[in-house]
Amino acid sequence: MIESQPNISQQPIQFERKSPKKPKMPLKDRWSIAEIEALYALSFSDLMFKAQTIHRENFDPNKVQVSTLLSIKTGGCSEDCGYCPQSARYDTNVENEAMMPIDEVIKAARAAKQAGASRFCMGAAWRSPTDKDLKSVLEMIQEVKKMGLETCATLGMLKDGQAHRLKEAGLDYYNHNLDTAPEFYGDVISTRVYQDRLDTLDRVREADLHVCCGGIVGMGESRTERAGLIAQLANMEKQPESVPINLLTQVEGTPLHGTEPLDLFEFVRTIAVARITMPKSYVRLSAGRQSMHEGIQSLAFLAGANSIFYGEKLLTTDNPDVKVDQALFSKLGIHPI
Ligand code: SAM
Ligand code: DTB
Ligand code: SF4
Repeated sequence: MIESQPNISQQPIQFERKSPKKPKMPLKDRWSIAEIEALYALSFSDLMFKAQTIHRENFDPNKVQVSTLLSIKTGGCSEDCGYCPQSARYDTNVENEAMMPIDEVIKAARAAKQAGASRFCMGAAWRSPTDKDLKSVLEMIQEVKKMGLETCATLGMLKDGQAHRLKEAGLDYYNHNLDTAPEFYGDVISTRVYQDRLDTLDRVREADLHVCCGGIVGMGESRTERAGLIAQLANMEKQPESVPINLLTQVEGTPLHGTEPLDLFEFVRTIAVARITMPKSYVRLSAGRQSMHEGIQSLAFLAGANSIFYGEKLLTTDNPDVKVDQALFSKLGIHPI
């Protein structure tokens, strides 16, 4: 009899534990970048098996949470995020628009609920909201909440007190992404630093809001940098409840347009690694589904993704038609929640 190969997924990974500058969780529980890279390096089958096993220990594998996005303030943003079509610095086909009137927001939320979304996420192209901006958003949140939808907002950096006001208005989740690893961050954005993002996330946590925090892959970062992003997320004192993993949607006119596209198996591996390191978080298969065959999306669900953006638009770019997503759910036996 041929002796079987040892199953790599069952072998303990050799953990390299480096002393972090500012420990956020007990050292023994922290993920090192080397450990995360070791997960990435598993064979695809071993990685998927591990991710699916952990997924099933923590979630119903046939349920996928669905959130609909709406851009309530589009374009004209002062920041220079290299991926973003809404920056005023880049010549894209996105115009600087005024804030959307509240009745249009309500109409869009009603349609999202009707189509089956359980969460409604309002996004604004701001570096950070002024208190006047925030007042308008608070009214929107109150109205959307009244409809029985979960509420989420992504408005940029928050100042002291703003997160509490959002919470009081009925906000459930605040989305603020780390985007990438600290080591690659400066290659993508220069108008705010990594610590600014961490400070906003601290304010969101202090206000007892649920944290939605993830990043983008396919921006030309290395695998080590992808692992670095996952390490930042997984090592937060409390892991984010929701982790959006976006594949860069390349938009003409942005500096990252023309970047070598990421191999989609590497994207699926990133979802699996997020699932393994953040077992109780909802991992969202986010931007980029338009460029993914349904086979790849199915692999992402197998890897532990259990949330999507649902509806024909993300903020300014296209997302699959609701009917197409419903057909995929039906083929896979997925129940949207
Ligand atoms: N202006 C606010 C901010 O930056 O925090 C909120 C909206 S911003 C568009 C929210 C997130 O969308 C970004 O942090 C980024 O992760 C993601 N995003 C923006 N453009 C993207 C693109 N072209 N492809 C993938 N993700 C993108
Ligand atoms: C997130 O992580 N992805 C969403 C949401 N949070 C706000 C945004 C994706 C934006 C894709 C580009 C666009 O449509 O403008
Ligand atoms: Fe502005 Fe947000 Fe786009 Fe950056 S990601 S340019 S902050 S809208």
